[in-house]
Amino acid sequence: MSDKNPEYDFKWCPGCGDFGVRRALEGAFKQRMIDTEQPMENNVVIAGIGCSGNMVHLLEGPQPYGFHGIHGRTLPIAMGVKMGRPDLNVVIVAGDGDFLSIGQEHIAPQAARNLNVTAVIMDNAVYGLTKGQSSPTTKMATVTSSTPFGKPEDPLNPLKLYLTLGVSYVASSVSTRVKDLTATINEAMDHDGFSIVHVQSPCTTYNNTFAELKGNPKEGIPGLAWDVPEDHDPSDLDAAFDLVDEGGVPVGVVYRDKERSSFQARIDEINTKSYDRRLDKMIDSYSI
Ligand SMILES: Cc1ncc(C[n+]2csc(CCOP(=O)(O)OP(=O)(O)O)c2C)c(N)n1
Ligand code: SF4
Ligand SMILES: [Mg+2]
Repeated sequence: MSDKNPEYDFKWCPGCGDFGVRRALEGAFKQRMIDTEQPMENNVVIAGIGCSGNMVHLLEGPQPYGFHGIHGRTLPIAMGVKMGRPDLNVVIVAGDGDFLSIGQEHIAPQAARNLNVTAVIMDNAVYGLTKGQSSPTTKMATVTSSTPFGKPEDPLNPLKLYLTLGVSYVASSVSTRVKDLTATINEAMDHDGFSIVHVQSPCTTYNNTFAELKGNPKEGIPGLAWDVPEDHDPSDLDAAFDLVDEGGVPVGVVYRDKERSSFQARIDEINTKSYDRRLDKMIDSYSI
């Protein structure tokens, strides 16, 4: 519980991956304050509902603005904030259930717009807050409270989904790599378009995958996480798909399209063509 938010009497379970993501996000905001010479109040965190969404109340130190929204609707709220205040840096924090289940329908339209927001997704492959139901990224056949005889669906590959829908910046990470994650979130916030940083953030209570991600090098067991090679060209979409097809959890920037115009640039362009909606002009437009 943050001293700054004593009215929120909840906390994460010991060892929850979200602690690492929180440290990275705090570090990224602090670095951004230095780089942009803008105050912390220029940042807004839009949270979904879930243990991950509680991040908005648990950030320590100087506080960004926070908006704890409703389950699955971080993107529409973020769009509203960004349209009202384009000068603000808007960051979404949400879980795999929130963003990829109920909220999945919002990703495609914002990818098409290239909305200038950053989404930090904490993927624990489970609905943590509601006590362990299966989520879109839960592996097939996993027994959970909502799939007592095993999950009957294939798991979703979120990175492939983002690439397919045309998200212009896609990065992947794990919550234990705080330093790398801090730098990646920073780069994502600088990206002029829709950026998603998808983080494997294990749930120590309902789906503890820390050991699986790390492996056991001493016993020759490779971990699921591996570094994106230095010669990977993130501007090459085919190479990005190939990278994701290698499986496991790549750590680093998978795809980055710097050429596409952002939604804000498109709106600015439209505004140069628009005119005042005067009554006489509107009536003229209907007359034959
Ligand atoms: C519209 C709506 N549907 C369902 C819920 C119940 N609910 C709250 S959090 C949650 C899932 C959380 O899972 P995830 O987004 O993965 O976050 P985590 O707790 O794992 O971080 C659900 C189904 C809700 N609050 N609102
Ligand atoms: S239930 Fe899981 S995701 Fe939620 S706080 Fe506990 S460890 Fe973290
Ligand atoms: Mg989850």
